[in-house]
Amino acid sequence: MQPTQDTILHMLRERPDDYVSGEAMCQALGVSRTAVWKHIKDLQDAGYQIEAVRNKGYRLLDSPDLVTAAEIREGLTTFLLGQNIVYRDTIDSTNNLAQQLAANGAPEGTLVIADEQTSGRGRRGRNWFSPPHSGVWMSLILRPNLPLAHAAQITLVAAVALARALTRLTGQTAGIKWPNDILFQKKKCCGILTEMEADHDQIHHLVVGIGINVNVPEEDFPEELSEIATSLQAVKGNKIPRAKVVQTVLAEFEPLYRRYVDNGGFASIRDDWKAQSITIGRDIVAQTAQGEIRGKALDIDEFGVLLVEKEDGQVAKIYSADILFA
Ligand code: BT5
Repeated sequence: MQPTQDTILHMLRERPDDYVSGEAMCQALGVSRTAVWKHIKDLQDAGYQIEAVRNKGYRLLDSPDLVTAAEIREGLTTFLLGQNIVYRDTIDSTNNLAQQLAANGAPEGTLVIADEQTSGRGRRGRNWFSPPHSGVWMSLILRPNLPLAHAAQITLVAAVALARALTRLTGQTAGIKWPNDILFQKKKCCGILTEMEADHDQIHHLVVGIGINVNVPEEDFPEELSEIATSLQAVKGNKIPRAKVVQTVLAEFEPLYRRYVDNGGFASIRDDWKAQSITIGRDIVAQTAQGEIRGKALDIDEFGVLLVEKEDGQVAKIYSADILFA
């Protein structure tokens, strides 16, 4: 959306019960009445219901469920995350564009978001189902001053923020399955994919990719996901504006991220993580690059490493794996 349309929308939203005159818009924007009228027409074409009344002006009646920069900015409470927003209707993967922008110097907190992804990615080359008009597919560029070994912890910090945000939005408890899944009951609603660039042993930038099924009707999931995936709409029983989901996630993430970076790492987040976890105490199978480890998830340590008690009583440290609940 163009800055001019952004301003028009903002003016309309400031006066929800009143009309904003075409003249006031012309003056604020320094453009002609015809130009204002054309922008209003474009907004209507994009789905905004704007009433136009002769001699009174324009009034916003309803907004479509968009994740454009204008929609996300309106009501955003953060100071860092989402101050710079890059929106696309369609994209291969928001993580790809975020990587490019980060390499070209995009500021920390930049949010890349798309209505649809054509090649949404999970970990280890897996696909992420990212249909149009119904999800939040977004990536955040972060530049923490941390050693490389700590990069994986950011996924855990994001997971706490997401579990809290999704619980707040639905009124139902969302739980973290280590390391990167947010579930309702046993079904996945959200996944996180953190990727990074490093200079020697230091993180240059991180891209935290977040996919949330928001208004995806359960019957719209492809067959292979129908038993394992869910959406906020399915959990709550009604739709939630996607921009509100983004704002809530960023509002939860920002203070946790600050605390993580300023107060020395995952140890300062660990109790919050455990409060949202549905992993600890469960019998699990950890599929690691070195093979399967079966046992009971005992705890998470101050570095975010999962501790699993095996059947022979030994405790294994799991740094990276897919977890199945036994
Ligand atoms: C993830 O991987 O869970 C990370 C997902 C990250 C997606 C975001 S969207 C914005 C950004 N841009 C991207 O390209 N990616 C990020 P993983 O743990 O590997 O889980 C992948 C598995 O989840 C798949 O193999 C499916 O079984 C399942 N899956 C795929 N799409 C899903 C969906 N929409 N909802 C729930 N489960 C899904």
